Amino acid sequence: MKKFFFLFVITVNLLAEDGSRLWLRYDKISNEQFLKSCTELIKTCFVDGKSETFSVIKDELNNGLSGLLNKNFEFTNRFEKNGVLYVGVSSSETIKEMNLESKLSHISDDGFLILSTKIKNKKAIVVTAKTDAGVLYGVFHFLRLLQTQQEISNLNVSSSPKINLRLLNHWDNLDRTSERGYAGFSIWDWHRLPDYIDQRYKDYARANASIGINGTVLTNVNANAFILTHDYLLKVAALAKIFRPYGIKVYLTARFSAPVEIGKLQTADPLNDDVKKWWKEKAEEIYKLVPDFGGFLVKANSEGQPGPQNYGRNHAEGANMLANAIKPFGGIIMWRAFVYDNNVPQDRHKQAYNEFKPLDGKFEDNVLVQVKNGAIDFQPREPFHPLFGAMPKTPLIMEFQITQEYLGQATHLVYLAPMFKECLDSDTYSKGKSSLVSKVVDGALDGKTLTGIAGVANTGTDKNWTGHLFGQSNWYAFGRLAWNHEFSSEQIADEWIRLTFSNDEALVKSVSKIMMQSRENTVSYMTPLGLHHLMGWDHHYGPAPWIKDKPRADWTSVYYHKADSNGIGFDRTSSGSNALVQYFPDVQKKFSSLQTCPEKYLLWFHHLSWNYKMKSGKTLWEEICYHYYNGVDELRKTRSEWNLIENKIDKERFEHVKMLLKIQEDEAVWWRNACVLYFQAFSKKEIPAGFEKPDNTLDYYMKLDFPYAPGI
Ligand code: BDP
Repeated sequence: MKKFFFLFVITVNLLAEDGSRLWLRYDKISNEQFLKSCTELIKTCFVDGKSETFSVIKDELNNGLSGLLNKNFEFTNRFEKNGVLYVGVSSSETIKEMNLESKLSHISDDGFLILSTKIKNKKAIVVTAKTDAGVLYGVFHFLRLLQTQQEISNLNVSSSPKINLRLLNHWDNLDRTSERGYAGFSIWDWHRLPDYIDQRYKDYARANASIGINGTVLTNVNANAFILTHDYLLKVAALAKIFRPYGIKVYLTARFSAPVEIGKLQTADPLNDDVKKWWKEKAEEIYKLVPDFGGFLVKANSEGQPGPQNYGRNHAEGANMLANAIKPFGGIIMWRAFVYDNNVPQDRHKQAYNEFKPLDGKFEDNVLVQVKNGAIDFQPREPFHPLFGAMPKTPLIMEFQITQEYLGQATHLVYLAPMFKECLDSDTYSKGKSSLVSKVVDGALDGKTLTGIAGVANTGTDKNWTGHLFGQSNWYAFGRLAWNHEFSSEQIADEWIRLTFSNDEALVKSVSKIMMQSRENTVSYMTPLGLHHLMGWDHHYGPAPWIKDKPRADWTSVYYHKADSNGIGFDRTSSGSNALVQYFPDVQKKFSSLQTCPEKYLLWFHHLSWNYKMKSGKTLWEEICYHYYNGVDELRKTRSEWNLIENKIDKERFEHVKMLLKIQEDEAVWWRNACVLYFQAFSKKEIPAGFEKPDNTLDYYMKLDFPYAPGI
């Protein structure tokens, strides 16, 4: 009895789940029948390649197949029996003999094929691609099929990414703090690099490769020139070496004033010859250490960052100077369009467009302009950025934020795929109907081949990588959508749940329900009906619609909601800031008319009276209250839904999410109460009957202070 108890304790400990394995768990396939058919079809594995990437592939297959099939896996280099999983590039002898030219002509360099076939008259499964990285992606896809228990007896998969550069942006500082990071410290241990190689670097690379991410910007957009000094470049080179076999390139942020700060020049003027020379030499130095260095991401003349405008030059002049420095080495420049200036007397919404639209066609061909999904700043809901579709001659990189700066940080469960999709699926009408944002980004609309998408990463040193376990789903979803933006949010959630928890259908259903409604709920209790920028000062934690009288008006809340005794909302029609004029006429028309403007964007574009009649028949005031209360109610249901799966997953992850959902509910109530009470001071109307009364006063909420909120 004692012995049994002891064994039991050990087993439980071994099964302890801290989330660190992400979606690459490879536990034994639970469905016996499926396991049996997989064991028949995959008896042995032929990994036909010798590169570093192939050694990663072999490790992954060994690890994955031994776990999933629950046996010591054997490798071969022959086709003697049925049941060989053959993995090799399309130029290998085996693939050449298979006459796959036509199928191969449909995939891109990163794409792959997975086929059930016969080789030397023996049943086999083939994973092939034009490049080593393509094969790696195919292998991860194949393992995913097993993990999610999909039929593998008759495979005919052909897959290619729609976007070429699929990047994470780390807003990580050299002291290991992470701007807007809520999962501990930065993964990059700069101090101990380059000699100390943390296992996490490899795990990070594996995780990214498994979802097709092929680049990582290591440093914060609020850049530190120090990263460009020789000693730090050696550290960067060490990371690049780890990531290379996984098909991941490294990129850095370039501080525009680096020539002054670390180069001892008097100026960083992009037209100055010494400055040009400095960057050229810096590029040479970098490429000597990192021959496949990706390039630079630059935040210039925004929020206090230096840039070409400090010298009377425009963004194109700045970007082109850097582009010329790294062009000989094949590098690119990602120049951010997130620019706005408190001293420009114009709606912040309009500023990026005003600065960048006239520069269309003026950038070097290795420059991409990186545009946030919306014109303000990663708010819980924003209409798409008017620059999409407006710069047909310039490749635009989509910038999403995976880290949930404005969506509950790491305490709220918010599945972001529906938000990413909402933007990608928006119609810019730039070339008539169906000129979707996704087609601008993937290059289809304007025939572009240099295409990119970036996600501001949510990873950190927390054991589970992302702080909130469900933050992993956002990292995962970003990668999957970067590969193919046509995947649906449901499909990606379904996959992630099966990989992360299990294939239990009831569990998948419950968790999927929770995920699919989470973002809409969050919008309801934070910023319903197009409201935006209502969050706490500086740390952006919690509600603070009362923020005003700060040195920068465009960082206050009152600038955006404009609540007064008459009503609420930002008038961006022709009677207001006329930001709408920046959209193509069909979009303009739709958003400017109260009849056709989707209510989810209403107060983004219109200032309306508290008594304005909504489609539901309620007044605007009532509708605002309804959303805030409904968001909280739905969250309460989410908590009950989560409880349903208690016995279906391990205790550790169950409790982790359960505790966070409680915090989320408390914080949703806080958002609701603070916002409703604050707006009530203007509307002077009662909270509709039947709604619970806030248990604290507005004054109480206004006095809450969080000097140590994370992520600053
Ligand atoms: C804002 C963040 C700030 C970033 C900025 C940016 O609050 O920390 O530096 O975006 O994207 O949302 O540059």
